[in-house]
Amino acid sequence: MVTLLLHALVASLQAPTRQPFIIGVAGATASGKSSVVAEIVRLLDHEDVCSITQDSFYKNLDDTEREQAYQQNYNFDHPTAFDFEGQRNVLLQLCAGATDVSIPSYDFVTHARLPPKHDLHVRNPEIVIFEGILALYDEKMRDLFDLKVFVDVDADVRLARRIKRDMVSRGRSLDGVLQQYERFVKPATEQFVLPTKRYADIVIPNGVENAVGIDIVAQHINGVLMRRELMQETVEGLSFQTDGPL
Ligand code: UZR
Ligand code: MG
Repeated sequence: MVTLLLHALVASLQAPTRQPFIIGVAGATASGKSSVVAEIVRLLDHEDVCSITQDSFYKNLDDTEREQAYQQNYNFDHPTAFDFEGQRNVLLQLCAGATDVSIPSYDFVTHARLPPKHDLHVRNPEIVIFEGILALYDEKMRDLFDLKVFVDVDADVRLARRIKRDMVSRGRSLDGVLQQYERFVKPATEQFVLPTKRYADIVIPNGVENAVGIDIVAQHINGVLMRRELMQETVEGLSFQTDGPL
């Protein structure tokens, strides 16, 4: 009995930290990515889930760029607006099972990254969901995802939602939203976001309204993790039988 306990203690001390199951969720602006992610999380059998939004990785703007942003003249939808190296680093650390990964916080009002004390600290979760317009854009990031999802919603539905969201929660005028949409959002969506659909393992048409599609994704994740746990238990059982006395 004591020997068994000692074996377990030694094994737990030697065991590498677990590798999380990592999901990338992309889709054009106002396609309902965050709502889809919230629904997936609700349907998962696991509670140790961390959701990361790509918004956290907007680059810090210099004074000129900030001025452009205030005048709605900065392209937040172009890949150059994002810190892809920072995103890759965070995903690599999470993949390696790191126990304290810092995710920056971004302030949409000042268009600046908040000081590190506002960082979110992620401690080796079982599941990571990374969501954003360009979540599937970078090849090295795509390689790190265990599952790639694209939320596909018609452009007219998205534009209607975007107008409502920007006017209600960001205090923008109708003209301002439409100008930005025509000038930056629409071209970047067509050039950079929509083509990443081809990298998805599964496309969810109609976003959060598609209960069946969302359920299929959640049940896939539940199934993979259940099989992983069973495998782990079998391996642990075998190592107990084969280990000699300490
Ligand atoms: P989703 N965005 C802002 O409005 N302000 C910022 O400081 C940073 C980003 C918008 C961005 C993009 N475009 O279309 C949208 N603009 O956030 C992406 N303008 O977020 O996927 O939730 O729509
Ligand atoms: Mg969003």
